[in-house]
Amino acid sequence: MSTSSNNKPPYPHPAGGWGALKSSARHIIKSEHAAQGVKTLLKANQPGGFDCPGCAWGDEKTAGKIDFCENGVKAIAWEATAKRTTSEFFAKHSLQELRQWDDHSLEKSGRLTEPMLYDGTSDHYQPVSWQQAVKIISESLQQLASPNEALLYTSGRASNEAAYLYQLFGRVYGTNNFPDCSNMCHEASGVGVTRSLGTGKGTVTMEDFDQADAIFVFGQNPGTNHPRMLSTLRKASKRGARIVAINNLKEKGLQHFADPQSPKEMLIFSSTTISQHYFTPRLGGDMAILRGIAKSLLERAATDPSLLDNDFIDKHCHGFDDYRQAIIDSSWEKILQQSALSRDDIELMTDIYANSDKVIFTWAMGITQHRHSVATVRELINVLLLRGNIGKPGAGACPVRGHSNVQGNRTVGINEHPSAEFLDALATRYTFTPPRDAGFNTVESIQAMLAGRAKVFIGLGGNFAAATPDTARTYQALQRCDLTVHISTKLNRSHLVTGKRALILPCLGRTEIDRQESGEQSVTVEDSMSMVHSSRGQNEPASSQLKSETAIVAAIACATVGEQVVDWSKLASNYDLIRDEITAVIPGFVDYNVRVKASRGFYLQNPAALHQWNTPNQKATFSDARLPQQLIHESAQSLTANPVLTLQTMRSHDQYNTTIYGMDDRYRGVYGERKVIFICEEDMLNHNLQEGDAVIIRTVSSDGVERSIADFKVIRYQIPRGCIAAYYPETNPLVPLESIAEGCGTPTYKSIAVTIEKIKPS
Ligand SMILES: Nc1nc2c(c(=O)[nH]1)N[C@H]1C(S)=C(S)[C@@H](COP(=O)(O)OP(=O)(O)OC[C@H]3O[C@@H](n4cnc5c(=O)[nH]c(N)nc54)[C@H](O)[C@@H]3O)O[C@H]1N2
Ligand SMILES: Nc1nc2c(c(=O)[nH]1)N[C@H]1C(S)=C(S)[C@@H](COP(=O)(O)OP(=O)(O)OC[C@H]3O[C@@H](n4cnc5c(=O)[nH]c(N)nc54)[C@H](O)[C@@H]3O)O[C@H]1N2
Ligand SMILES: [Mo]
Repeated sequence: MSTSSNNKPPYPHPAGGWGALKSSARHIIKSEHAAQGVKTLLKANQPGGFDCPGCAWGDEKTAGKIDFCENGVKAIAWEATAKRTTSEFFAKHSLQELRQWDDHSLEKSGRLTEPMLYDGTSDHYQPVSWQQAVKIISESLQQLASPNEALLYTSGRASNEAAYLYQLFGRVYGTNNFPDCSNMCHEASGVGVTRSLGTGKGTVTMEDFDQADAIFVFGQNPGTNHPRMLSTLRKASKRGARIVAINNLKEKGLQHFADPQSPKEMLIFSSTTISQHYFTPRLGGDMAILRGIAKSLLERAATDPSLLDNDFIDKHCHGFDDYRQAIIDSSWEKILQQSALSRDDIELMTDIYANSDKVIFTWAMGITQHRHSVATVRELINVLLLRGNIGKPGAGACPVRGHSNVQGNRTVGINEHPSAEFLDALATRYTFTPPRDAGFNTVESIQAMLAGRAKVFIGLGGNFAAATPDTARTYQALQRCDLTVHISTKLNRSHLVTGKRALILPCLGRTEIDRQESGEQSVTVEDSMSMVHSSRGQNEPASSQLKSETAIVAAIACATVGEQVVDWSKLASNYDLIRDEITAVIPGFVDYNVRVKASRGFYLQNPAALHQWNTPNQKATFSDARLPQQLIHESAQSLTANPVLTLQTMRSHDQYNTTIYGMDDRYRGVYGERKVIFICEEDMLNHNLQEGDAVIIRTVSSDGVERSIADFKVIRYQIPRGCIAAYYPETNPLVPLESIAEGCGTPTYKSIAVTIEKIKPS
């Protein structure tokens, strides 16, 4: 059983409920803008309001229903804070001093208010005019030997409009270097699902969750990261759908949930059981589980052929025979060893899968951040295809996206591997020659900076220095740049890891009114269910000097490449015009400006959901990948003095990626600290550890680089043997840059080979 680091008992309540309401109220009050906070919240995810800058879960259909969650409240309160990081703040604190601050304290300083330029002589940021800032950027870009020496990073909060202009600017300038947060997030889903189904997105809508007979939730912690999904799962559970959780940790939100929006549950302190079945495999064991389900299905189908949807397979699928061979070649011994589940567990999962007509698989980072993540995503699809669970109501694949508009960013062209059709469409629309070479993804960008092949870094949001792997090398990489630029709302680590020159450009957030020449603007975003809808800020901007992301991108573009190809200023003056451009270039956006005005926006049709397979053979394609040769836990000898463990890095309940709202992880019973490792009783014994001991964590790698972090406090936790967990971003110094997923370049944040060693009290 888990215990807290401060010896508090494990959190006894269901997820959500009064605990969530209490925490929400505390965060609104801490933002020092309580009245505005509440007003702002009521507009979250409502027609005419703004899209919650939290997660990418779909919005509720019922008009007027309040649609936000505790962690959405934190995101909104954090953005709508009354605190400001002004030029006086920067005059007071040198970078050397600020580097000693933790991530929580940096962002807590408040909203950035004016453009700042780093002055190396004084080691302080100093105010700079927008005009001067833009000039520095355009001159630096113009001086590069090749446009491919520039890196244009995006974090998934940018609107469709800002992201569209950003990619257009990059391509007119001459590069496809668009590393983005997606490279570290759902890239494996995009790559895997595209290879299997011909389109890289989820195939389900919110309505499918109302019809599914069973929902399998793989490698995901919705109680913290997609709390509104719990309302959806609760509804499904209440009407009798089977919910199965597969997660190496027993996450509270996947067990019981009290919906703060259900007066009855709140008043009588009751809750709904979310998952009737909960399986806890070892890290990276999901592909083996899925292969086991497939194997069991195949064995059962020998006597009952109707267990496979043979008509669907014959009509729509390619590669079934090779897949069947791969299943036969996967031994039960290997399946059980890799998953660390029992045969009975797998047979039970197969029972549920085989007895349900309509099944949805959802997944997130527990699937995508492993070496074999693309193969695992494809195995998820394989198993869905076996019973025709793609493109029928109540069934399908649902990669639950991270950032609120990360999916939209990809749709409008943020992609280091753009398709030829997309580039052709740009070439036709704007009469220029877009670059055809693939650009750098996030890891390749770091490697390019280290090698001196990339020299200007621009970040449209995000916190590149903290979110990426191999912290020491990432810092070196950024420091080698001629110029680093961050378009941001809050002060973060990346602002402190400067190139020879460095700029901070403060921008409007989602909650704020965006005024341009033609009047107040709205922007648009796309959620995990491919719904595109508009978002309009309600609050006065945090400072009169803030500009919108769209306006900033347009200004940089105008100064760098001029207005011969694109009239940037005109587009930025009225976002309807940008949406017209998107309509002209990207399929699915016909009548964008009209349809987005409908209260909940419009659905971007997913071809796979219509059984249109845009794969090379025009069929849904089974993958016949073998199981990984060896997972870390298979090679680790558990009885040696210092066995290798598998570390997963994850989010606490009080953080949004690198934004740390507070030091608690309520549902896991951790309060007031983040430098902790979760480890099971047996491994503690084996390492001679007591709760509260401090340890050093060291990476095991063959590249000769020493990577370690110290002073992590031991927490006894229910987690499979040989697996440990700790929070990101503190653990990023441990992740080798070269340790990436096969076929997509995502860092293996959920399976890092490490050893731990007790620090002896001195
Ligand atoms: N409040 C809040 N909301 C967020 C975010 C946030 O930081 N805070 N981040 C946003 C972003 S960008 C993203 S990508 C999503 C992230 O959403 P999640 O993917 O839920 O985030 P993680 O904390 O990385 O959690 C991974 C989950 O997978 C489990 N897991 C890890 N490895 C394995 C494995 O090998 N197999 C299985 N079966 N399970 C495993 C972990 O125990 C954990 O429950 O959330 C988005 N929403
Ligand atoms: N070890 C480990 N590392 C990981 C992960 C993991 O699970 N483990 N997860 C990975 C994943 S899934 C992701 S998505 C990445 C996240 O990587 P990023 O997207 O780069 O990081 P964030 O922490 O979301 O960025 C936070 C910053 O964004 C800025 N910001 C906030 N709102 C806005 C806005 O509206 N506009 C602009 N311009 N700026 C804004 C603020 O200045 C804030 O400091 O991290 C990855 N890194
Ligand atoms: Mo993400």
